[in-house]
Amino acid sequence: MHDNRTTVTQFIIEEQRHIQGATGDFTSLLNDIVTACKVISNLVNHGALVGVLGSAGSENVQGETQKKLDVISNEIFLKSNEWAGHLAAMASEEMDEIYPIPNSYPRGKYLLTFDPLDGSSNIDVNVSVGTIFSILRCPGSGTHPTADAFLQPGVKQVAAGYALYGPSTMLVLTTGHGVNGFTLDQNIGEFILTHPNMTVPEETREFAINASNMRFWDKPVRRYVEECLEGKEGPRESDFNMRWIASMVAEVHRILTRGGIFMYPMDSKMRASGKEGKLRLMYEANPMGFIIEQAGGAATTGTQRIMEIAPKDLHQRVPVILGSKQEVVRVEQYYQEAGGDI
Ligand code: AHM
Ligand code: MG
Repeated sequence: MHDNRTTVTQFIIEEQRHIQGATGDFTSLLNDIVTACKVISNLVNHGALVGVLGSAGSENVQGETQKKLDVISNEIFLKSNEWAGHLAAMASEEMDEIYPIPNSYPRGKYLLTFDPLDGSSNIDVNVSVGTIFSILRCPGSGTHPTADAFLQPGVKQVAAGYALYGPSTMLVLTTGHGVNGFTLDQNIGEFILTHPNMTVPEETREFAINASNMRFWDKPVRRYVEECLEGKEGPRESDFNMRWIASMVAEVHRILTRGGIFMYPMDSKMRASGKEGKLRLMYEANPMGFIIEQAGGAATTGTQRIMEIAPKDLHQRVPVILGSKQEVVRVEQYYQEAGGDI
């Protein structure tokens, strides 16, 4: 019955066959990432049964309280990916500094950035969370990688993906040739291709934003949302629906499935405290931007394409507006029309 099912490993190997000069290095790296996601999925599923819920009693570089599972998932990613010789270094939301591959292992030509457990405020309440990752090439020899090696714009990403730990565990992946989704078959421990060639539906009437920040929003964002809320009677001549899961992976997955727009925009409160946004460029906005663009959508700060931002800092934050192209372009247009008056 399942004879023609494609596992993620088969899929990656077959994709690699089309790339001239590919050595198998990249395939093997992706496999190690997939393994890490399976281990994290298993822990998330077992939750309180294996004692992984609750706070770790520490803070990360962003000054956010770390959950036990944030710390454990970070460790799983490091251990899964440090030994095989494909990477020069890793960087993550949960570590202040980069993690050069220890001298006891060979170093390779790629760099890996990740958010091991995004949306972790949702863990203790049993709502979907996810892992986000991005692969870059390491400039130079890669023997002594520094944080500067990571500071490449999103357009340079070789691959990006996320694992969503929801009612089922899914892996969504792009290597720059479209977006494909795989569902974890818990019985055999394999991700199976279930969502080939995912595309962001263009026709959409759904938006996602944390409305508790409304009083701080820029005028263009306020205008966009107000027009949605006016529904059939307003300029959009259509009723809109709203969602906010506070888990970016789940929001992006919904957008890949049925369209919509997701916004964590710049606001006056962040400006006043010197923050450049909420979400992180290197391991949240860039990989999600890559996936969304590969699926036919768009990702912007409001005034700039996310993947073209030249990063200044490993943990840099950026405003994020992504999803169905027409909607994202509309917000950009509102920013343009506002000029400096935001
Ligand atoms: P995290 O990386 O600390 O989990 O934060 C990122 C998450 C996103 O998944 C989500 O979109 C956002 O933070 C939710 O923020 P808020 O709690 O302000 O609604
Ligand atoms: Mg995160």
